[in-house]
Amino acid sequence: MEDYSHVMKPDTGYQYEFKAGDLDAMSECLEAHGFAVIKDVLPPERVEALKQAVWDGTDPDGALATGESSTRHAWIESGPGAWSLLEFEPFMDIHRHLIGMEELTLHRSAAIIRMPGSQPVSWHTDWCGYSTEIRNSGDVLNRGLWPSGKWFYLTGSRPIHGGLCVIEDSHVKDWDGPEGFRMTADRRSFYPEDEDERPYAGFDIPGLVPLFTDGGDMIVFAHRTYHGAFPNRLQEPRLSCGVGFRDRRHRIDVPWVIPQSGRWFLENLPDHLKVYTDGYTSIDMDWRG
Ligand SMILES: O=C(O)CCC(=O)C(=O)O
Ligand SMILES: [Fe+2]
Repeated sequence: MEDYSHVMKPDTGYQYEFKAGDLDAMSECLEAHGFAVIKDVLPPERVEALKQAVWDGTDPDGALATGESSTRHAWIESGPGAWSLLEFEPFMDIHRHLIGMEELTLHRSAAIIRMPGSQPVSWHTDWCGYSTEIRNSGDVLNRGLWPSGKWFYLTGSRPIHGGLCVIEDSHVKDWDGPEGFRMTADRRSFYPEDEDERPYAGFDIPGLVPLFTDGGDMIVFAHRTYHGAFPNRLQEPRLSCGVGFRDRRHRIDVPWVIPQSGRWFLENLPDHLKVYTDGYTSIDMDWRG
């Protein structure tokens, strides 16, 4: 497998990395190009603590083997190591800015471990708003028009280490796909026009921006932005986590019963953080419509 260590930071011709004090410029970039990076949101000791919380919530028994990946959905529910992020006001300030609202409700969260040798993540949008049928929890939750990706790549994002990449300007409505590619029928991915229809997992795409970040940097992308991840070719596991919010007034009437871990979270979250769980839906990954 190719290791992509030769992939360099591109010169996009516009700024997409910002300081936490520069949130207006960050929003403009997000709106213009569909993604942005906010540098040094988390201090190093928080990055270290969150790495542990990703392990604890995602692979508590250390069962993951070489080449494997695992995603913990609703990771915020896994305990104080995860929900301590809600107490970190610089982090919450960014979310209030992104949503444009003072009153926020937890929307979705996840943590991901990609072990050495794990496969690339094929190109996709997280947004499910193109679907007319509601078949799974993603179809219910991923239809909003607020930024979708809000990730920390706690071990850094680099092409050699399973880093994230986005396609610039792919966040616009009715985007046609990169030159030389066709959209899949469900518009969730794209494929080379001379190949069969199947989400593409290659990295030779016009407009591809590989992201190079440190553990405390926040990667933000718009709801429609197409993204993928390189394979992890280092011996070190890749750890990431993301937490997203929505306007508290945006209620979502979910068709599932809140699972046990969600009920445990709602009961055990400290009272001063319960402002963020008014309308929290949790998630049932097994629900089918
Ligand atoms: O693991 C990654 O880097 C990307 C994950 C992702 O895009 C997703 O879970 O939707
Ligand atoms: Fe994604």
